[in-house]
Amino acid sequence: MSLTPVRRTLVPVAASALLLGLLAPGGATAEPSYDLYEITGVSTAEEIAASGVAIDHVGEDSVLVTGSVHDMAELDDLGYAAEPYAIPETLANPDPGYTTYPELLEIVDELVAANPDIAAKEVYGRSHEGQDLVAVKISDNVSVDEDQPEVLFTHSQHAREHLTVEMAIHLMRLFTDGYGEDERVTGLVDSREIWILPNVNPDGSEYDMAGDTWRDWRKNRQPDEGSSSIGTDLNRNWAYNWGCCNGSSGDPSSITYRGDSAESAPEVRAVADFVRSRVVDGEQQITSAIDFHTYSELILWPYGYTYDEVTDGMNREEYDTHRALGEYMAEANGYTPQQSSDLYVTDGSINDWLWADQSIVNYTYEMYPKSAGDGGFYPPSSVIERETARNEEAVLRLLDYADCPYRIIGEEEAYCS
Ligand code: GEM
Ligand code: CA
Ligand code: ZN
Repeated sequence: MSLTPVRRTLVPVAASALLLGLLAPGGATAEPSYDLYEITGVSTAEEIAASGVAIDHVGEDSVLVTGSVHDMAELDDLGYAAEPYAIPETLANPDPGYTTYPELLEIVDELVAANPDIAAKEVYGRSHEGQDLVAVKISDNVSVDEDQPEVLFTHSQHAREHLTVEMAIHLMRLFTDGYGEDERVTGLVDSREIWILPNVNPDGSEYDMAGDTWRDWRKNRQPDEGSSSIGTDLNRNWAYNWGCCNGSSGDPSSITYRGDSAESAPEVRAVADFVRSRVVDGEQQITSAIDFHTYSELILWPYGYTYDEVTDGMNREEYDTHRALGEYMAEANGYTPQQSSDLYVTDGSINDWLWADQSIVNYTYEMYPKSAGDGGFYPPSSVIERETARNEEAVLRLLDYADCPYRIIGEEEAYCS
């Protein structure tokens, strides 16, 4: 059954803040309340993105955004009329079919205990609230750092994108259950070193799940100096062209706040340090990566900060490699492949940093659903199995090419010898 989105009339700010459980814990200061709005009759999301709201979805002739009432007033000044947009009632409450962070840690421990030869857990840092940030390595001789191509999967930079944590669990089980059972999986586990960071923003995830209704939370839970606002958008906090290009906000109350400085979010610093730690003898071992988000069913590649294909640090072959591999993966899962700036410009994203700073061929997957009518950030947990299994083949294609992504355009001689 396809769910039809329900429009609702404007509700007073205080009421909607209560409804969404967005009042600050302790009740001292109210955080700005973020809500979902639809702006119709627009074909470009540029000016809208630059205003500091988060673009949730770009449709044929409308965009869905999350922002505060204050943001909407600003958009109104720019000539955009934003209408409140409601997700179906039935999807408003936290769904116990989604994995909490404590449950995830338990799953990881069990999986590692059951597969000690091919799976290992590493605590690579701590979140703002002091929770363990964990990575799972999957490879043969897992305790040895072998000279094998490494592949990185990161999940849940954005708190409310819970389906991405389920994707991580699905991948961990695919590689461990499939080992010794499925020839292709076994070959890939034997010949690559796979790193899964199943939730890089646990504080945000926990906060999003902790109310009577989902809280529509995106950022981490770090207070901002000189402001009562909470949270940095992790995917605007990476250290390449940070804040360069109107693709993030400098306002701590914004849902796309880029933070005080690049890597000011402890979660970003920890993942970046982890990635830098994979440089061995001057060579980055990680060749390719996927950062999982929801929603819109897209496969995106860098850069996000510019519309240009070929530019500083991205030559024609490198761009064509990203595109060819992105399109090849998209054939497998039915997502739409495109350069990330084709959606809207972002600066300080993980994609741009992984490529520009670490030369890792990398993608953002925007998972299910395609549109808000099927649940937006909160599809029912009944879709988890189908929508995570859907990406198996696409992910295996990336692993196939991890020895030399440039092979996909026939440039292995030039790039990988
Ligand atoms: C995106 S993911 C980043 C992709 N880059 C561009 N330029 N679109 C984000 O971070 O805003 C969407 C999401 O949050 O899922
Ligand atoms: Ca190995
Ligand atoms: Zn996201």
